[in-house]
Amino acid sequence: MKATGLVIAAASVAGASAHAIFQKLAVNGVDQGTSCIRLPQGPSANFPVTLVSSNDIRCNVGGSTGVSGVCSVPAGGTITVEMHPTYAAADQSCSVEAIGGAHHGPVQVYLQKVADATTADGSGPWFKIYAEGLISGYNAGYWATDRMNDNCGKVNVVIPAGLAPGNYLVRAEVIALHAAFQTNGAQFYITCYQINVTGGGSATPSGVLLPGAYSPTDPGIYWDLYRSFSSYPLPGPTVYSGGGSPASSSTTVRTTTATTTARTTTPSSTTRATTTPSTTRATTTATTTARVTTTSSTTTTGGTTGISAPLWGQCGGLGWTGPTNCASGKCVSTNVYYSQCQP
Ligand SMILES: *[C@@H]1O[C@H](CO)[C@@H](O)[C@H](O)[C@H]1NC(C)=O
Ligand SMILES: [Cu+2]
Repeated sequence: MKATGLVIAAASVAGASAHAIFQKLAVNGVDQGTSCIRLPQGPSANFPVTLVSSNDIRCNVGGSTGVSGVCSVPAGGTITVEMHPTYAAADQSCSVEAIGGAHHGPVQVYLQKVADATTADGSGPWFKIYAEGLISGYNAGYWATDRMNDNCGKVNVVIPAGLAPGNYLVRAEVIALHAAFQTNGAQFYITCYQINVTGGGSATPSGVLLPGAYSPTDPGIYWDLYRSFSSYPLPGPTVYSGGGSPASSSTTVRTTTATTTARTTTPSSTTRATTTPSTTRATTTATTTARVTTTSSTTTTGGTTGISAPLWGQCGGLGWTGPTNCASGKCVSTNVYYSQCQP
């Protein structure tokens, strides 16, 4: 293994300060204010968590303490979580990247069923309801964070329709990978929201604990962004597939043998800084791992004709066999798994 990576990168050093915060919530397009959001506080509010063994990996620093509000969300509805660099008004502008500084990486959203969202500390089991990782390219490539930036910091997430009603914590996460080529270099930007799901069904998906579900050596956490790759393994569990949520990401997991994929580090003019030059970087980590492909899936066209999806209803996506036209609004692709009728 050539130590091609132990060189310096101006770009990633410059990006090191481009931190960000998930800080807004809309429900079916209606802004909810901030009363149900455990907003990170203080001058370091937009700093990332880097130790996946810390309780801060649940809801960020200070996020084990609740706030007074609970936002009501109908099961099957859509929440929009929104990220910006700081709380400053100027940083809310769509012309300012939601998370800048080449902070490429996945966006994931988890839920935890709790007795009381205003007091829950996040120690229960989390299940994943949304995940998007690498979309295209490599070194560095186009990622879920880049799509979020192109969408003014907004990420639309469907609350599974069959979910049991009641209080939940929502955990929205960006994992910035620009420094993830070194141990504990991945940056977790997390905010938790307090919601009350109404309607719904009886589903109580099983979950994973945090800390616990992530390891510093997971291939999707210990990841060299600055090389050639064709897919990226999302850390944590697969997306819960039930209740009318987007199709499980497990439907597109493909195991690729190391021999079929060239893992050669692309010679490149990109140079990088490691703050710990003695760190040995293993680029073999991901070569034999089952990897998630989000870009090569075929899109199934709808099998239902003559019926229109309602506003905010699903109108397409991988495996979708329901209506593909909208009774009102237009069908907008949220990700490969989900398209939705939006006004
Ligand atoms: C959650 O919604 C249910 C059903 O509408 C309601 O009875 C309950 O009071 C709500 N709880 C909170 C904390 O908002
Ligand atoms: Cu940063």
